[in-house]
Amino acid sequence: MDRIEAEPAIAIGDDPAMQVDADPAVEFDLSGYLLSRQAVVESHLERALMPRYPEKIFESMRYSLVSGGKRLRPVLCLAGCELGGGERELAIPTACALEMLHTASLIHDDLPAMDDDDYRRGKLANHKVFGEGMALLAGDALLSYALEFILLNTRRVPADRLLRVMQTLINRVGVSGLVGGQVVDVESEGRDDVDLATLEFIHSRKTGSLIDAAMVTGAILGGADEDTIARLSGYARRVGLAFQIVDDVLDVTSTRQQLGKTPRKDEKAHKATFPSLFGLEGSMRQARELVDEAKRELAPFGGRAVPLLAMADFVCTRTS
Ligand code: GRG
Repeated sequence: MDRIEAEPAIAIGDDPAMQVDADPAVEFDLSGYLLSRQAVVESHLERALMPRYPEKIFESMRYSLVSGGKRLRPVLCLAGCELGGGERELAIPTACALEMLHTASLIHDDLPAMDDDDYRRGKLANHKVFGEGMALLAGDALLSYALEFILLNTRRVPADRLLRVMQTLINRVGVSGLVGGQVVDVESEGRDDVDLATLEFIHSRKTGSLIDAAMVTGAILGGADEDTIARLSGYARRVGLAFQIVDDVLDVTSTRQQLGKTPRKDEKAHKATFPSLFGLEGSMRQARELVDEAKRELAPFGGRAVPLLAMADFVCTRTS
């Protein structure tokens, strides 16, 4: 497999999006920050899947991996690494792996046996192009490729930290994370007795797990102390839940063009959601409260946390 090359380091002083230490009150250019980090992630993802025999599976994996998306989880991982005290290059393989794991879950989620959607990220879903069998395999392959990718490409990180990163990721995609959340989601479909505790269980696993994994693995790779890791995890769990509440709201209020997937699916599938329990306004109020709590977790970091504070606010203002 090709090794990914480290990006030429950008000196902090030369990178306008990183000039955040001086005064947190100075307006932060979130859009520039996201664009610069998305570009780093994109360039590595572009090179991460070099086709070889059997080419069809690489084609299918690549179709979904390099297909847009906000790259939120990789960006959070790089931010966690920097806040933890490390150079972001240390976290690039893990950041890419997080996107591979996320993409694997999206491919499986779109299958007829799961959420059954023909569109994702504004394109036909993987199974609509490659067939259900190949889509299943592409998800499986991305899952294992992601973990191998970290082990083959991470440099200058002590083995004990790398082991903790692997354990965190394996935990967050398995029965304690994505899979567990999806199981309860599937079991809850069509039922009208789904309560708030069940809904929070589903959201915290399906969506919160990988957002938490992104922050925690980034912080571990950066060499953060335990208090920092715990605070970043607290931030991520609240932001993750707020992100999914807004997702539920957007499912009701947005168009297919905005979402890149089919809107109003939750209502059609008779799914319990935050809007079905609390209405649109009540849901947004809860999302904003969670974002405020998440931001309070970062108070000890002062200006160093500005990118994460801005990303938390973005969760409630996003339209896609
Ligand atoms: C681990 C392969 C595997 C499967 C686990 C299918 C499944 C079981 C879980 C599905 C989890 C899932 C699809 C959760 C939804 C999370 C979510 C909010 C997705 C949208 O995230 P965005 O908005 O999407 O970040 P983009 O396209 O921007 O990346």
